[in-house]
Amino acid sequence: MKNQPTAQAMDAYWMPFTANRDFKQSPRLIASAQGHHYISNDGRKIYDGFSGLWTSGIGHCHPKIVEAVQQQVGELDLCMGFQLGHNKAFELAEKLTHLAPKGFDHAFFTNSGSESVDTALKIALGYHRAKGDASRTRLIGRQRGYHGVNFGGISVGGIAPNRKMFSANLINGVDHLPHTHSLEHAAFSHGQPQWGAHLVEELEHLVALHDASTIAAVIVEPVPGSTGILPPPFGYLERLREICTKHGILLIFDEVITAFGRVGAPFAAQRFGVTPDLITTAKGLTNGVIPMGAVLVTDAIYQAFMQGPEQGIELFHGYTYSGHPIAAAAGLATLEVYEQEDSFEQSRALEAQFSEAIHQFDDHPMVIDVRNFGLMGAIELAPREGAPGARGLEAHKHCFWDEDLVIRNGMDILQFSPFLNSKPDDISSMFDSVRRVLASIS
Ligand code: PXG
Repeated sequence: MKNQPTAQAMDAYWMPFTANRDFKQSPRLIASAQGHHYISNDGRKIYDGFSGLWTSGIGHCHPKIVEAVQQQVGELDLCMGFQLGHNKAFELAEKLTHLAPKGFDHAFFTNSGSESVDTALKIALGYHRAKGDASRTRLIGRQRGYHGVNFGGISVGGIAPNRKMFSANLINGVDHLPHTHSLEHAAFSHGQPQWGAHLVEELEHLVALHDASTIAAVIVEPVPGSTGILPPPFGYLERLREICTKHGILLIFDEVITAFGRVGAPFAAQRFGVTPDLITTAKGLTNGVIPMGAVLVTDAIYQAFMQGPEQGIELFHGYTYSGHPIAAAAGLATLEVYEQEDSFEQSRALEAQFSEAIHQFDDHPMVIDVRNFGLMGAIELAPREGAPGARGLEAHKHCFWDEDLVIRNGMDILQFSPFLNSKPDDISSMFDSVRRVLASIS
C-alpha cells in the first residue's frame, strides 16, 4: 500500500492528456508493475489491457531489460552524443536495421514518437533539398492521423482537439488525405475493411492541384492507433505506395505503435508487404522502459546527405539524448528478448482469438462499431446524448475500480492493446470485465 501524494503534490503535477481536475478528485495511482499487471497504490493487482501505452508488449519489468538497464547505469550513465559515441548506440542501430524491411540501413535516434515524426519530416525535406529538388516542401498527412504533439506532428496530424489551440501556428504547406473510417460502409469489419481503398485517390487530386514538384512527403500510420484503430482498407497502402513512387513523393510510415510485433511482424510494412521510404518508431523499441525513438531510412536517403566536405555536419539535427546509453542498453535487451521469446510470432498466433473475443461485442446494444487488426482493437460506443466522451471515460474508470483492469478510452472508443505474450484466458477475462462494465453504466 502506498499513500497518495499530498494535496500540494497533486496540484503541482500538470498531467499530460488527462482531465486533471476530474482525475485529482479520485486519482488512479500505480505503485508498481510486474509482467502483465500493475499494483495500484491501494494494493490491488490490476490487469494491464493496454500494454502500458502501446509500449510494453513483453510485459512490465522484464527481468532481462531491468538487468541491462541496471548494469548500464553503473557503467556509462551518459555520453556526449555529438561528435562522440558509445558502442551500444551503434550496435542498436545495426540490430534495428536488420529487423527492418530490406534496404532500411540507417537509424537516427530520438527520445519519443513525437521527436521521431518531426525528425522524419525534416529528413524528408532535407533529402529533396540535397537532391536539388528544393521546391518539394509540401507535406501531406491524413485526417484522424496522430503523429505526436510537436509542431510538425500536429500539423500533419488530423485530430482537431490537438490542433485547434495552435491553429494559426501550424506549419505551412500541409494537406490532408481523407481518413478511411466509415460507420456506414465498413462497421464491424474483421481486420481490413473491403471498403475505402478509393479514398487514396485523393492524393492524385492533391498532386493535380499543387503539382508533384512541390510535394515532399506523405505520412500515415499503417494502422491509425490513437484515433481508434482504423485498419487500412484492402489495397489502400499498396496504391498509396504506387502513387508516391509515380510522383517522386517520399512515403513515411509512422510505426510508433505498429512496429515491434503489435501487428504480428517486426514492422507493419512487412505485414502489409508495402515498403515506405522512412519509418518512425518509439514505444516498443525499449519495451517502454526508457524513452527512446528511432527513424529508419533507406540507404538512398542517407547517401543523399553524405555529400560535401567530410568534416561538415550533414544534418543539423539531433537531441542531447539521441542514442542515450541507458536507452540503447534497454533497446538492445528488448530486441534480444523479442528474438529469444519469438514475441512477434506469439503476437500473430493470438490474433484470431483476440479478433473473435472483441467481435463478441458486435451485437451489443451500446456498441456502434468494433475494429481490429493484429493486437490492436477498438469497441466504439454510441456517445451519450449531449455528452460525447462521457460514456467512454466512465467505462475506463469502472474497469479500473470495479474490475481491476486498465483499458484506454479515446472519447467513446474503448481501446485494447494486449500483450504480445498474453495468455488467451486473460484476453477472454478482460472482455468479460468490459461486458460487466457496459452492463453497469448507462
Ligand atoms: N506517432 C504515433 C503513431 C503515435 O501513436 C506518437 C507518434 C507520439 O509518440 P510520443 O512518444 O511522443 O507520445 C504516437 C503516440 C492512445 C495514445 O491513446 C497513443 C499515443 C500517445 C498517447 C495516447 O492511443 N501514441
